[in-house]
Amino acid sequence: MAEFRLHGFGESGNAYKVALMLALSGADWELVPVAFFKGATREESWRANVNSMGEVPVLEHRGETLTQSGIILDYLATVLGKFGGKGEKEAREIWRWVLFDNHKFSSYYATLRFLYGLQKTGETPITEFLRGRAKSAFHILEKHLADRKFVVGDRLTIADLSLCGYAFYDEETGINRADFPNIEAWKARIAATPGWKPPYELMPRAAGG
Ligand SMILES: N[C@@H](CCC(=O)N[C@@H](CS)C(=O)NCC(=O)O)C(=O)O
Repeated sequence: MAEFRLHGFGESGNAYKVALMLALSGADWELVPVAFFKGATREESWRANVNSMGEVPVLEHRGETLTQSGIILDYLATVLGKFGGKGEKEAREIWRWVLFDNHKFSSYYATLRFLYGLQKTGETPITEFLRGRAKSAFHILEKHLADRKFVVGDRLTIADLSLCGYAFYDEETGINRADFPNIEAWKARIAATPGWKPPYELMPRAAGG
């Protein structure tokens, strides 16, 4: 059995954030595939035994079970000694961006992609609303990246890994990537890191997706 066990599936950008962290750190890890589209995370037994919040990703390590991608990334930065903050101030700045990602960036964009790109709902008032919110978060990151290579400090940190999770998927969302050149350049820098792989090369798509 691998040292780190990640419960996830290919379409999950939140799981990809963790998979990428493990891959870029050269960790010994394996995927525990979750049949998300068949309702696995809604099953009572899954919630009782894996994650009471009913969410992926979940990381198992040394008898501990961790959930919430931000917490998992922070934990991995500590135990692997990679991509964490140098000092308290930087660590707080990383958390500021991880929280922004969870609340404003990944959340709206992932839900838009789920409806529009995966479920193919077509345009609805909900997808229009989500796109507006996602674009607003994109503009904030775009501006932040105008004069810097990475989100915090001058190197890759877990703030980048959190924010980039969904940005590497190609499913249609109705957002024109060419409108965000700084984000595209930032993604290229992340993709140039040794060990980087696109989402579906790190984790296969879930059954029934
Ligand atoms: N803030 C959480 C979000 C996790 C999340 O929403 N995961 C999705 C899959 S990508 C999920 O399991 N959703 C199930 C649900 O919302 O019922 C994190 O960063 O881990």
